[in-house]
Amino acid sequence: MSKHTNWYKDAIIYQIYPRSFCDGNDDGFGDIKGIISKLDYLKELGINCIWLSPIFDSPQVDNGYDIANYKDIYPKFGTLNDVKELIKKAHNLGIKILMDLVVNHTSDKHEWFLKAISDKSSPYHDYYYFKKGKKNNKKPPNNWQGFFGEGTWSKVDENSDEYYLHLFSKEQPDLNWENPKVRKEVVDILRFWLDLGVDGFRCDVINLISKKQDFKSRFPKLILTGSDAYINGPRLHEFLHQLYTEALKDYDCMTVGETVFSSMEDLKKLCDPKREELDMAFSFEHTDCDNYFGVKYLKRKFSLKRFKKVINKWENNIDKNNIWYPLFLENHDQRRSVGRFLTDDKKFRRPSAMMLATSYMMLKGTPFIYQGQEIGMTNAYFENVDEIKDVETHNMLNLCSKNYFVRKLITKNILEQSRDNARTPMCWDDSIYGGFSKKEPWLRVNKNKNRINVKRDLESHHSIYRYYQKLIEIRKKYSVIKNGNFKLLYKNNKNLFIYKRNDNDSEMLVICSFKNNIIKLPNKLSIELDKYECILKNYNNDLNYLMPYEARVYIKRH
Ligand code: ISL
Repeated sequence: MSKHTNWYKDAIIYQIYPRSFCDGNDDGFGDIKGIISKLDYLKELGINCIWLSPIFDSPQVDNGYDIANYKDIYPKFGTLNDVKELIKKAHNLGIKILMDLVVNHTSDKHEWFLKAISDKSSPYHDYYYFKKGKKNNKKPPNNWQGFFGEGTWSKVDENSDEYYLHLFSKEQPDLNWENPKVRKEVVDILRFWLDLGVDGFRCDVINLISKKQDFKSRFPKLILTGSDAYINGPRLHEFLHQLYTEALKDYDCMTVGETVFSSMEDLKKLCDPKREELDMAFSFEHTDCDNYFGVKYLKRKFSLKRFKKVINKWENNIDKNNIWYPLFLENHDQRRSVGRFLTDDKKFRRPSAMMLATSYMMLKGTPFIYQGQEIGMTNAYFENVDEIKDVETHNMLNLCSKNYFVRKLITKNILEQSRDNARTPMCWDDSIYGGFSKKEPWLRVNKNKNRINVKRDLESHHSIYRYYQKLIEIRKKYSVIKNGNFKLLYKNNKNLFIYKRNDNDSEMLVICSFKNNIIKLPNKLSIELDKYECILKNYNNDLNYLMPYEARVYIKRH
């Protein structure tokens, strides 16, 4: 019998990127003590669950998404005892803790990989994918492409007679999940953390763990050649079900998968409660509304109509198929939301941030808030590639480095799209490093830290944080948000996102303007408004026109 109580449906999850959240010992690098010192801040916001991006021991090539020891903590973050303290203190405040489970790959410094490469007859050799190359071992085994713009096969050194597979950087070798011992190791890791008291996992690129075993070259594509062999692979469901039955079901925990390039049909299966695999999984279909083929560098003008269509599809899917899904606009891989999705991070930054919050937090699903989003932090506006640390950004640049003109042409785009935009240190006040640390941080602080920081936001009459607080209160108060159905209105309107939520108890009406100008409300709706009570708005306005980026939430009891 599963011990799951499905608490995740009532969760409001705050994502912490630990190296950039709060530095408790002033070494320029965020840590667990820093997080503990901000628990009251998070409690007051109203969240009841934290997702920690990886804090495990790691060489930090991909900021911890390259794990060298799953059962220990990277020393700059602290110790296992610090984590125990964090769990205890968070639990005392009614806050649950999710760890980031990165098990598609390990670090190349993981003991398993080190043993695998030092001795071919070691059992650890079969923990990874080693293959002979083509053309006398001069060419990789196949033409698969990876996520960071480079090939997916590397040799440990020039003389190696085999290549190993890595879908991300060469320091992140992929685990061979076909090997039952690997799966046992993962079960063991899950149980270790669950026994320590964590409440669940965000599962990194979990839909890549099963690969088609022919390892043949595939027809070349513009991006991710070979991905049909490694995205949602043949044994994915079986592997996930094993984790569920051998570990997850014994604890009242939850999982949220990061499932890249997955369709609704894929997630229907992965998150079907009857199948006992994942509780929910991220889709990126809405955040990909401003690019082509899910590739952020291939920019496309954002269309609200397209965005609404995606949300409509997913919200209706929840009801039809009895699944659940996460709601989000930001994470550590995405650009900041304010300034994106047609909004403005300058003159109308505050209303933009509040309107975006309203647009997704009143939907059915579990909302995620990424650190800094609650005060409307903006992109970093990098001017120079040397300011950027992210391995993905540098790999992309290197890929283009051979050609001077290509490099010149794309550098601006790469700076704008760099994941470091959302990874700058959290700004707590206007002191030299934004109150994040007393020492120069690992990544530069946002230049607007004097204007955009927690202290200043809380002092403002138009505090974004307080607005989030109210949205969270509303979520807790009105059952219609969790249970009600979803109805999209004015689907062809290119400026307004308007929807209704309905259950036996009440009807909610949400109005969001994505326009940087004053616009009129549709006539029919204006007449209807009298029947509702307005419970939240980001302007002091209740007229028949909407201010730039205005948002309103109305309720009507049946
Ligand atoms: O960030 C991306 C593009 O800029 C995505 O393609 C990203 O690489 C993909 O969503 C997988 O992300 C996850 O796994 C990566 C890690 O670098 C990301 O930070 C993580 O969220 C490898 O572990």
